Amino acid sequence: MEKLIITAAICGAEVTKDDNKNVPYTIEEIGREAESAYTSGASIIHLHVREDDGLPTQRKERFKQAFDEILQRCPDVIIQPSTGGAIGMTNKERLQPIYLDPPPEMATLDCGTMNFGGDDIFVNTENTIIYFAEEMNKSGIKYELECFDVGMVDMVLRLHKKGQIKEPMHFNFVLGVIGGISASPRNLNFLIESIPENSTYTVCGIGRHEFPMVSISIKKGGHARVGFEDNVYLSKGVLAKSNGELVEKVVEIADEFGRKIASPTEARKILNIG
Ligand code: KMH
Ligand code: ZN
Repeated sequence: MEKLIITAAICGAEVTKDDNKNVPYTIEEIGREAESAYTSGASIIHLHVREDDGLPTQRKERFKQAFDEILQRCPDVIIQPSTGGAIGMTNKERLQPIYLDPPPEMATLDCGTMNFGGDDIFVNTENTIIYFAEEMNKSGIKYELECFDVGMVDMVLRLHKKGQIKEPMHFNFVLGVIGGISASPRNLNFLIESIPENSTYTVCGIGRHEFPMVSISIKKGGHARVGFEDNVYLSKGVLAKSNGELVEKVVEIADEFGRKIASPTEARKILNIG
């Protein structure tokens, strides 16, 4: 089976130090968490940034600082900034990290509008998705297609047919966000069966669903995402001390299923980056 790409979503936009004091806000903390994940086996860092007080931001300068800090500690890691940002941000705000110089190798592309945990709405209209894809295509940025429900996969397939989303496609299936598809083996299998065979996919499960969902993906030949953005616990009632601890647990699961871990160079090859 193909080597396993591990993505660490180290920070997110919603989780706070009240949830786990190790959630990074400052540039130094972001660097520390990226390094712990990379050292444990992550080849991709999915990156949100915060102001020092924890406020989520998409400021380009803040991303630049975070990129510099991470690359100093983990020179060959793939950094995948979020273009989802936080609920309520404008499209212009959200897109800022793709205009870094040099542009990032990857970025997320969120593939539909949804209720997002309670009263929030995460807005990604069809025109927004097309616009974000166009902007990323201009700089050759590899998009990770964020699908929080199966209708978002259908949207991707439609836009791909129209030539607006390019191959080879790489999906991230997010299961367990309230308002999105729930985290069950049946739902994950359905998502996996819904994408073309030449696609790649990674999987993340929210909260207690993190490791059960990731385990299925590892077993089926998919890839894995863990990190504080999705879950702050190492096991029931035990807070993770770092993103690295969560990545280490994925490496152990991969070992059980006989999957070797991809280096960043190998991840680039698998994802057709560069
Ligand atoms: N923070 C969520 C509203 C992404 O990174 O592209 C969106 C999100 C997805 O986290
Ligand atoms: Zn994110």
